[in-house]
Amino acid sequence: MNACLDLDMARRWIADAAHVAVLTGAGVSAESGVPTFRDALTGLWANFRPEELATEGAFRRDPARVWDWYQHRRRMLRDVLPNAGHRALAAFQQRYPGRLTLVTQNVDGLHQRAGSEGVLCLHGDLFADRWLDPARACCRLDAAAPGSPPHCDGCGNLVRPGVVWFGEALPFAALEAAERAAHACDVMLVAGTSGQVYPAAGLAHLARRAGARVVIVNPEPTELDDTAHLVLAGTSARLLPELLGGLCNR
Ligand code: BV8
Repeated sequence: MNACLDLDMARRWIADAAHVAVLTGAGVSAESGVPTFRDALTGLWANFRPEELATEGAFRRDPARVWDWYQHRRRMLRDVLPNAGHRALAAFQQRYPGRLTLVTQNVDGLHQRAGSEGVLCLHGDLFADRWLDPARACCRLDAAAPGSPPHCDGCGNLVRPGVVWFGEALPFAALEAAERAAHACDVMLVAGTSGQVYPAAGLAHLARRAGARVVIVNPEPTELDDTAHLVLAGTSARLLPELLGGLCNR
């Protein structure tokens, strides 16, 4: 089918859907100028794969290298803004309260800054800090000794970024709510993700098995294309407003 017919079909599915679940990945933030997860390895980190840095083991082996990578990514996010894709999702939620559940793998906070509410953050928050080992009475984040990474002067505990690393469990409540939304939705929109990371990517399979129509928005092929009823080739900042905008103006 051609792109226009596919887009119209997807729009009709969303218009008829009592509940829409959306799963986003790093590609949704690309047009805000945020390198995608696999593109975020440049410069000092160019020789690493994300799975080699975004792990507790990598952090324990070389805390400074991993901490500096996260500080570098935080700095890159300082001046970025949500784009039209983020805003389209937030506008739909505001126009139709309770009809859209947003699940994200992103840790950049841009959905929330665009006004989306109840965002299910499966992989944590890039800007949150937490202790590497269980905090003791001496461990106070607001009084951590500066350094790369900061640490507790009392016991040497290290500060780490509040993201979910590979090999770490996803936040139970967020994942459970995401699975409920995937199971209950009529349409699942999968935007800006390569579909390589689990269990997040598994939500698309779950939605399909539960009878939802699965629509992918991505300029490139993804690992989830075979699970989709429709694959819309294009960027999320263009396609999400085209998919959702018309419904918001009714
Ligand atoms: C866990 C935070 C178990 C850190 C991230 C099966 C089941 C369960 C687990 C596994 C499994 N198979 C393998 C695993 C293990 C592993 C995994 O999935 N490995 C992969 C590499 C195979 N999963 C885990 O380890 C997870 N934990 O399973 O724990 C457990 C259970 C109990 C107790 C203990 C343990 C944890 C995974 C979370 C890892 N953390 N992020 C950080 O940010 O540093 S994942 C990271 O990848 C980001 O969150 C990112 O969002 C995510 C997924 O990547 P994408 O978002 O897809 O980004 P990517 O760059 O890949 O792709 C971008 C896409 O955008 C592309 O398709 C591109 O075409 C598109 N694009 C580009 N421009 C645009 C665009 N799209 C639209 N518009 C544009 N303009």
